[in-house]
Formats: sequence, C-alpha cells, structure tokens
Amino acid sequence: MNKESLVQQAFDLAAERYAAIGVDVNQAMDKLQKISLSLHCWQADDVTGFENPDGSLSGGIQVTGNYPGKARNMEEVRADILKATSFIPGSHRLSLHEIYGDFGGKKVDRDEVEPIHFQSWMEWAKEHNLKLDFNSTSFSHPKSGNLTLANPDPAIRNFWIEHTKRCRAVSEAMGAYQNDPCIMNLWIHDGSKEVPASRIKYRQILKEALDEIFSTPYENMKDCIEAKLFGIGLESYTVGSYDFYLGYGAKNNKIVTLDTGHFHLTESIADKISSMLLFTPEIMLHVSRPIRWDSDHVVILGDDLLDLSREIIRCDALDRVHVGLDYFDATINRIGAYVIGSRATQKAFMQALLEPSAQLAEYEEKDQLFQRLALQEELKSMPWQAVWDYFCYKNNVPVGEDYIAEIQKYENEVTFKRG
Ligand code: RNT
Ligand code: ZN
Repeated sequence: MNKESLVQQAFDLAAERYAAIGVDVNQAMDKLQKISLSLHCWQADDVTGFENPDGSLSGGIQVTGNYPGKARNMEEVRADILKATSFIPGSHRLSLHEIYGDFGGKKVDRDEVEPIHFQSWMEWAKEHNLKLDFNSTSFSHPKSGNLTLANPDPAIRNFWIEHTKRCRAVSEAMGAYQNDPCIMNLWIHDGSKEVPASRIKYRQILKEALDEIFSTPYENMKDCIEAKLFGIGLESYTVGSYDFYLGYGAKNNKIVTLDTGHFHLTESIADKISSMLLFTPEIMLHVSRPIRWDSDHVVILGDDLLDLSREIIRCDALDRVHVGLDYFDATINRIGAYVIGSRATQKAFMQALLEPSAQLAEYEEKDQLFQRLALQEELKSMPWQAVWDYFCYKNNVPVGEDYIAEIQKYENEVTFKRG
C-alpha cells in the first residue's frame, strides 16, 4: 500500500476512535491550522546577526557547537528559514532580532535603527506569506556590559532606551505593513554575578526606563516583556525577574513572555497560564527546552510541552497566547533543529486539541474521579499520530520521518558547500 492510502486509512480509523469519546478530529485540525508559530530567526546562525558577524555572543546566553553549514548572511538566513518552513505544516511568523537588520554593509548603531532597515524583510516576508515579530537586542554590543536599561549611568541607559524606543517604531512599521500586529519582545540580560548592595536600586531604574519606553502608544504592535531566572556570569541577581515583569505587566497591561527555560527546573509553566490570563492581556511563549539550566536545547515532544499546550486549550485561550520558539543548537543541522522543534510544538497542540474536554469536565462535576483519571490515562495511547500525519499530508509537507532525507539533501547540496 502506498503511504498516501496508509495515512488516509489510519486517519479514518482514528477519527472513529475519537468520535467514540466525543472528539471531532476535523475541528481539532481546523484549530491547529490556525496556530501560527513565531519562528525565531536566530536558530539559523547561532544568534550572530548581521551587525558584526565576527563578534562574540554576550549577555549571559550561550550557543554550543559548530556544526558546519551555518547561515553566514541575510540571503542564507532567509533561504534556510524558507527551507525549514517547507517542512512545517501551516502558515507561520518569523521573529527577528534587531541585529538582523538589512544594514546594507553600513554601520548602524543600535540607537540609530529605523524601519527602513527592515523594509526588505517586510517585503520578503509578505512575498512568502510570513508575518513578522520583533525583538530589541541588548546583548553582543560594546555597551552591553552587565547592565543596559537598568544601568545607573545615564549615558549607557539612555543609549538602550533610545534603542528600545526605535525598536518599537520598527515593530509598529512592520505591523502596519503586514496589517497584523507585530509582537515585540523586550528581553535584557541585566544582572550581576554576586548579590548587589541593593537589589531594588536597579529594579527601580528599570521600571522608570520601561515607563519612558512605553510612553509612546502604538496601534500596530504589541509589547511583551520577558523575565529570566539567571544568565551565565550573572547568576546571583537578575533585574528583570519573573516577579518584576509579572508585576509590571499586570499593572501596565503588558504581555509577559514566558520562556520555558527561564524558571526553576521543577516549576510548572503550564500552571502559570490560567493565572496570567486573569491578570495580563495576552501571553507570549518562548518554547524552549532547558536541560539542567536554560540550555536552549531543541524542543522535543515532552510532558512539559504537552502540559503547557493542554493548559492553553483548556483555557480556550488560543486567541490570547502567542507561541514563539526560542532555542539555539549549533551541534546539529540547524534547519533540522527548526523542523524538529516546530513540529514537536504542533504535535503537542494536536494532542491537546484532541482532548475530550466535555467528558472530562462532566466526570469532574459528578465527582467521578476514577473515571476522569482513567480517561486522561487512556488518551495517552489514543491514535493522535494518525491525525497529525493526515494534517501534514493535507498541508503538503512530508509525513512522519520523510523530512529527514530532504534535509540531508539540502545539507549536501547547499549548507555543506558553505565555506
Ligand atoms: C535569553 C532569552 C531571549 C533570547 C533571545 C535571543 O535567555 O530567552 O529571549 O533567547 O532574545
Ligand atoms: Zn526567550
């Protein structure tokens, strides 16, 4: 039997199994179709960007590995991202960092960036049916140091305030151009290796800097603020901690970004969703995979990710949660890394969308807790994979492991030929 009819038959059987527990697989697929992932451009080139391709990465984040074939310039980043999206079902977004601007070989410092530096990105994205998101960039710059927006030195602080304000203007231009709000993430690495004499001092400065940055209202962009537990070399204190940004976001109606690598390893990110939805406008996710620390391993289909996606579906919050990816692995094929992580995230949502929520809720209302647990347990071995395969097939992307050979081919024909 050919693969096509295998996929079809397995899907038909799965649809019946799910119908028996009250789940409509077509409805689940329709919802999955509408989930646009915000792909992080920085997996393509190990967070290098085009400002200073020979510069080193700073700001408490690290990329390990030197697998051959990394994208060396804008054309290669674009080509690799398009290659990756050709293996990911659905239509998606691309999240750019400021250091990926089209600077035309000129030195454009961070406090000089303008929408024009992203004009070619906007046109390219439109041509390829991608929407853009954006990030200000505090790291890998001579003025990065350990403190940027929270720096007591006004010269350095104002430089970063100006940068961040300009990034919001870039985001506004992107949002207007694509007729869909551009989500701008603000993450700064500010912190210190040892406990400072005063923790509140730097948080006070950061709060005031943010107030100034956000004082310009925009219509076509949305701000989000990303907290972190610690950075390498900045282990004892992070100015922009979770408490800090959750407080700021709740008070000022800003979106808080949850990076799944930015918490204590036993902390449940899934459990935060329902609370945040009650007090902040929307949620931005940075789906990542921490191993022992914020290591940014390639996302795989694990329990944490499943819990997180189930929680979003149970809250019926797909319209308020933006799903971005954030990991960088330089030890394997980088395009493959995009595809594995994106498809893992979609598979998690696929399973979440196939949950018989009405039945589970009914058991709970009737206090039938054995029944609820039993059904939750049985769901784990329901044929969700057949629905996922069919979803890929319908979206004209490789089914199952078929993308492995295709990525190998691109590696041999394109990326391995790069110097
Ligand atoms: C760092 C944050 C941040 C970065 C990107 C490159 O710990 O997760 O989101 O990964 O901005
Ligand atoms: Zn992140």
